[in-house]
Amino acid sequence: MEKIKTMKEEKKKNAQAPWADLNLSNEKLIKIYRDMLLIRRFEERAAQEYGKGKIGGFCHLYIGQEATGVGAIAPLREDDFIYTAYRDHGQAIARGMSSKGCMAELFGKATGVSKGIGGSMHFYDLSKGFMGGWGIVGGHPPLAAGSAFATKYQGRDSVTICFMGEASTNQGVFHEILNMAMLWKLPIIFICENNGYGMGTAISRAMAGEHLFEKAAGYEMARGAVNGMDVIEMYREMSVAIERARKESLPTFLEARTYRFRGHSMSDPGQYRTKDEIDEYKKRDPIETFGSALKQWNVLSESAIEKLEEEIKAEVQEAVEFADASPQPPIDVLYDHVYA
Ligand SMILES: Cc1ncc(C[n+]2csc(CCOP(=O)(O)OP(=O)(O)O)c2C)c(N)n1
Repeated sequence: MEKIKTMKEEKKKNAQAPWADLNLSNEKLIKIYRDMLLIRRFEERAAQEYGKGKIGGFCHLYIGQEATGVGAIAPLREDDFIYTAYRDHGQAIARGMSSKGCMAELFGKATGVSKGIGGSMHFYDLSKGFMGGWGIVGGHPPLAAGSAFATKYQGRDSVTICFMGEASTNQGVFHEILNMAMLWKLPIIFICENNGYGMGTAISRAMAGEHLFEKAAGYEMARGAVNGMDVIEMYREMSVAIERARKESLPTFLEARTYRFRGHSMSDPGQYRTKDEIDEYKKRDPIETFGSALKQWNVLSESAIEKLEEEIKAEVQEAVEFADASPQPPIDVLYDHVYA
C-alpha cells in the first residue's frame, strides 16, 4: 500500500530550497555555513580569553549577527572594499582574514592583523580590501564613500560596502554622506545592521520614525529592509545591490534587521533588556536556522556538521596558541600611525 505522505513531507517534496533562485554551489553554501560557525566559535573563545585577562580594552562581540556579515560579504569580489565600525571581528573572518591574525590582534600581539596596535576595534587587511575597523560612531561612512569615489574616478568596477550600526544613522554626517553618494552616483552599499540597541538605548528611545531604511528616501536612493538573521536573504539582496553598484554605479541603503545575543561590549551588565527577549531572538539563531535548511536539502549531514565543528574547534585552538606565543609589538612602534 502506498504510504500516505504527511503534510511536512509533501511540503518538502514540492517546495524549493531557499537558495534555488541563486547560483550557489553546495561548496559555496557550506563555506557560508562554515564562516558563520567560525565567527561564533572564534568569538565565544575570545570572550573566554577576555575573562582570563589575555585580551584587554574594548571588545564588542558579533554573536547573533553572523548572517548579516557573511551574507553581505559572500557575494563580493576580491577587488571590492569593506569598511565597518568597531564590531568588526565577524566581518573580518567572513572576508577570509586568518583566525590566527585576528586572535593575535585581540591579544595585542605583533603578529596581529593590525600588528597588535589596533586591537579589537581596528582590524585591517589591505590585501583583502578590509579597510577597518573604526571606533567613532558615524566616522567611517565618509571614508567608505571616498573609497567608492576613488574606484569610480579610476574607472574600476570595484564596489565598496559600508557596515554601520543603527545609532550612526542619527549622526549628521550620515545624511551628508548619503546625499553625496547619491549626487555623485557612487558604487557603494550602506548596510545598516539594526540590532535594536545603541549601547543600552533601544532604538525607539533614540530615533524618530519606525522605518529606518526610509531615511534614504530623502536622497531618492534605492533602499529596503532585509531579514539580517537569514543569510540567504542577505546574500540575495546584496547581490542585487552589488549589481546596481557595479553596472550602474548607483548606491543602495540596506537596513539589515538583526540582534546581538551578547552585551554591547564585554563590560555590559545588560539591564536594558529582558532574558525573555533574548531567548525569543535565540529561537531565530541564524546558524541553527541555516544549518537546519542545509540538512533538510541534503547539502550537509549531521555528521558533516559535527566534523565541521571539530575542524573549527581545532582552528580556534590553534589561533589562541599562536596569539599566546606571539611577541608583543616593540615599544618603538607606539607612535606609528598617530597624527597630531
Ligand atoms: C561619535 C561617538 N559618540 C559616541 C560613541 C560611544 N559609543 C560607542 S558604541 C555606541 C553605540 C553605537 O550603536 P550602533 O551604532 O547601533 O552599533 P552597535 O553597537 O549596535 O553595533 C556609542 C554611542 C562613539 N564611539 N562615537
